[in-house]
Amino acid sequence: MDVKKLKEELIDFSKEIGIDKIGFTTADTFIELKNRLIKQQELNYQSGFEEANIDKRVTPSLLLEKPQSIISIALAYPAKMRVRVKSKTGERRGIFSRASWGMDYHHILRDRLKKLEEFILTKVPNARLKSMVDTGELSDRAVAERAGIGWSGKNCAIITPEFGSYVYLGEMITSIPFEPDSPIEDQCGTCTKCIEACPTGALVQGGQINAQRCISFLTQTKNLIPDEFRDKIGNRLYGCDSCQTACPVNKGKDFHFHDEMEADPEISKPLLTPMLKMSNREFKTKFGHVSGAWRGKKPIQRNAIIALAHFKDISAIPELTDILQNEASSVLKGTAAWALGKIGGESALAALEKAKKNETDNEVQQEIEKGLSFYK
Ligand code: B12
Ligand code: SF4
Ligand code: SF4
Repeated sequence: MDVKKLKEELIDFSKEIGIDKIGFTTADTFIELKNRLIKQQELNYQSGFEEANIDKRVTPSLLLEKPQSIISIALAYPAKMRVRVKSKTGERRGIFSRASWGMDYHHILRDRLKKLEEFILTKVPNARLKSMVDTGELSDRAVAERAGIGWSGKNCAIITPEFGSYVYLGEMITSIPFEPDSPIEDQCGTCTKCIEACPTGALVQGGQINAQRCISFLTQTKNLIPDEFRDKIGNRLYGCDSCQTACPVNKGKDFHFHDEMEADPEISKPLLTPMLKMSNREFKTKFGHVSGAWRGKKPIQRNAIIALAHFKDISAIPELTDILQNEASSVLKGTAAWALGKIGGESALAALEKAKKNETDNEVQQEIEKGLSFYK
């Protein structure tokens, strides 16, 4: 097998199938990452969405027999919506972060990796290959960094010189000893714009995140959002882009290479009030194909309620009152109670006082009290 030639052929093929950047690295254990992951775990800085087994996260040989290399891929996604949203006065909208625009990226990257696998297998039929995107054991960023895709920014993102940090990452562990590429130099320098831009102080220092404070994480949780973060969430329905929009490297970068990644503004920047009454079926039909839908309807609805409170949208009071009175989920009820207090006014006060008399759930009662406290 001519591995050098195969690498060149793979690079050419990757361009044909819509992979924007490809890099190669060894299948060696990620020693530095292991210490980092242990530290993050000890500090309770992890999100809980990561693979729990740290050894598996850093040891490719636990995932594929006798691995020889890892191929890292990156696909650039748009920073701006092509179609502008048309809002009438008074209409309030929420926003999905860019990584949730268009079709769920997991499907798109898995498709590209599958095509790469098929290509390799036509050339090396006995090759052992294992691909993953986001939900796999490996750290997609650590692989990409070592494979020279980009540097690891102070905002934690992998930043490519060509496309900035708006790239999705995926990788394939292989049994083929491809020549590794070299990592690229850290280009953050003395800049600290992302750390300053983070609304919650989640970037505790350059390159270190406390995921428990990260808005992206908070929008994906299922419980009540802790009080200190509610105002900071603003109108974000899923994810957060602030540490990327602040980054000077991303300035002017907006790539539209993949039609599947184009945002439909009615989905990526939807009207808030109609989201409160959606059936499961309506949610699935409208939002089921986006990556931000992975936790289901309720977290997004909770975030929509917080967004309505952020806008102090008086027109939403009847819907919020209805949730407070009739909804089964205590998280939605409680968030609605808090939002009614934030929005204020007499009808919201009446709704809160009525609910105070009837509500039996302690958690919701506490939120009603919080709502009422805004009137004092
Ligand atoms: C858990 C998770 C989250 C958590 C925690 C994020 C985090 N920074 O750890 C939450 C929910 C908060 C999150 C949010 C987001 N995520 Co996320 N997430 C993941 C996931 C599943 C695991 C990440 C992980 O293991 N983190 C643990 C940390 C410790 O490791 P790491 O970041 O992977 O690796 C770096 C560090 O270890 C660092 N490091 C190692 N040792 C040392 C030592 C020192 C001294 C220093 C400074 C650094 C350092 O270098 C590594 C390489 O950069 C990955 C997919 C995957 N399987 O890897 C996606 C992934 C990282 N997420 C991604 C995205 C797009 C996002 C969001 C932008 C989405 C959004 N718009 O809301 C935000 C960005 C938030 C941020 N600033 O990081 C992309 C990143 C693409 C890119 N260009 O970097 C990934 C790779 C998914 C994908 N396949 O595309 N995410
Ligand atoms: S995604 Fe938002 S909250 Fe999370 S670290 Fe970046 S700026 Fe901070
Ligand atoms: S904002 Fe500055 S410090 Fe942060 S990732 Fe971008 S270049 Fe690096």
